[in-house]
Amino acid sequence: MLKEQPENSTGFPFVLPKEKPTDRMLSRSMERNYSYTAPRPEHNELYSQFKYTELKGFDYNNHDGTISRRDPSKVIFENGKYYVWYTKRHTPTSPKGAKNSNDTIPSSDWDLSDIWYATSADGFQWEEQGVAVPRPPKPNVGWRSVTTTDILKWKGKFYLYYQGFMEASGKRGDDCPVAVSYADSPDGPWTPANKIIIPNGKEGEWDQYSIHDPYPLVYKGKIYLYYKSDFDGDPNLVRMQGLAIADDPLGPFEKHPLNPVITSGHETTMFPFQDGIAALVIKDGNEHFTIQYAEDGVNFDIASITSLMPTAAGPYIPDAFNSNGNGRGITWGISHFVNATTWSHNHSILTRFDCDLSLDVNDPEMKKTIV
Ligand code: AAL
Repeated sequence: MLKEQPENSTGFPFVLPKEKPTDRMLSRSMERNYSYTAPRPEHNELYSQFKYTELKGFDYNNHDGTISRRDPSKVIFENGKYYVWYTKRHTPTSPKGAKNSNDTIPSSDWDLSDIWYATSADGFQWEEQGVAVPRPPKPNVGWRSVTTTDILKWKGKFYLYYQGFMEASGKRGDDCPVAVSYADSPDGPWTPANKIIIPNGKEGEWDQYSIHDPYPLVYKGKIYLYYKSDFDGDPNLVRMQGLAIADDPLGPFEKHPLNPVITSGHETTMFPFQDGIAALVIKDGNEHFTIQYAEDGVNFDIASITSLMPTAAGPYIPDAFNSNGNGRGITWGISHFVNATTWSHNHSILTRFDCDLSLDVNDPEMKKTIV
């Protein structure tokens, strides 16, 4: 409801008052403008535009739909180089939908996939190194497809969390739980824990059908693993983000009682920012295409609204595993573009994105990554 305008209202001043005026009525939009941290979006530390650059070093079979790379992990820097893990599908045909899928024909872009990895000296030119986590034999978790991975470093060891499909995606919906493999080095070898590490919710709970996009950070000395799930079933999925916390990478993970903690977004992308956690909230939901911030990692507010955000972003986060209340933000990462215009050529490619969501562009660790 708009408040009644006073008779002596003289209109809008030419200079935006720093403090909310109290001597006259304000429109609802002007009222709201004082709840933002800055009067212009570009003055807000959690606002950025995004620039995209083609990556070198990945072969896509002339983009005929038989090779797909998507859903990259965070980028980490180890042994003097950058590492990224991702879903790779290399199948005889492009995806044909659930009804036409079989042991070799994929139902969806992420069906019949394995987790691969690549390394790079500069973040632009990449060398694909091979499979990190293959599909395990039936009936282990992920025997149909292992996808959408993310990396954790904890006490000198490495952990890859990923979606483990036990049926072709699309048979009922996109249902799967989360599995994990661990290694002493980012080059592997990776040992599968061969168990469900984040189980689906019970019947009727918001995350009963799937646990997607596992995304671990170390925050307040604990493992904060964010994930996506969906209320309701296919085709009316309502996507939101939840949080599960653990003291040990192999669990148990305890789901946060306030879940879902973000009511929008698709693939999950978070990073430590100052003493809280920031999130890129992309694509789905009433708050899509926003950047959000929670000073406790749980209670998120919209910090800014932006556009052309990176899909399935895996940023390079210098302090992903040791932010200690001084999260520095991000300046680049890897995301994906999906070519879904025709079934016959349906596949995805990895791309680089650059942005300015860094607290201090003079931070040497950040500066070396700004293009
Ligand atoms: C993605 C992710 C999950 C979904 C599918 C593959 O971008 O949200 O991984 O299952 O799409």
